[in-house]
Amino acid sequence: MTKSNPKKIIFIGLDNAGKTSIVKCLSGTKKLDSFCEIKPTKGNEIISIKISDSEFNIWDLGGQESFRKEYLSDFDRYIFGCNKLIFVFDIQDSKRYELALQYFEKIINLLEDNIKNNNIKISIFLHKFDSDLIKTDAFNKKITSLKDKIKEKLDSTDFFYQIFNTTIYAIFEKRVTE
Ligand SMILES: Nc1nc2c(ncn2[C@@H]2O[C@H](COP(=O)(O)OP(=O)(O)OP(=O)(O)O)[C@@H](O)[C@H]2O)c(=O)[nH]1
Ligand SMILES: [Mg+2]
Repeated sequence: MTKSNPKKIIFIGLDNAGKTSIVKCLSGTKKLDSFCEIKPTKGNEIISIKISDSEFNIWDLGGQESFRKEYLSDFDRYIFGCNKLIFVFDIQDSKRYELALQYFEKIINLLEDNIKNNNIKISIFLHKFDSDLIKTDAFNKKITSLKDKIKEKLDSTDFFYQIFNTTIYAIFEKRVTE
């Protein structure tokens, strides 16, 4: 018997961050082909998945600029009833860290304004943290600075949050960062 109260989870972040790929992993896709077929998400897609006894409605919010604007202008509609928000940063795209951070900060500000959602949990995925990634000192520095900015923003709020290093190339791996 399954409980009929699905949890709503939102995946959000810039375009090309890897959100749809993660959702595919979570929904159990093993076929390599289907990862090659992933196209940029147009608007938002809602996927229902069941893990053990729990049901989830996963909202995959396409990250292209026009869609980002739409979510920001009508945020309450998207966030309504949401249990968890997962913000995905592409750590291999350091040129867009600042843009991603700006988007992230706007989302957190809107969440704070939405008093009905004080109980929402937040996860940050530092994504594309592939195990074969060459982690130079310069790279490590950039990641540390990115993480510090994320923490600084979230520590100024009452939200519960966790930051994870993730990659789809370990089937799916999620480790708490140091
Ligand atoms: N190296 C690496 N590439 C990844 C990983 N996850 C996803 N990608 C690649 O990143 C690209 C974008 O992935 P998508 O899942 O379409 O990204 P998205 O965030 O859904 O993009 P939008 O729908 O435009 O918002 C694809 O080429 C994926 O194969 C990862 O863990 N490591
Ligand atoms: Mg997508």
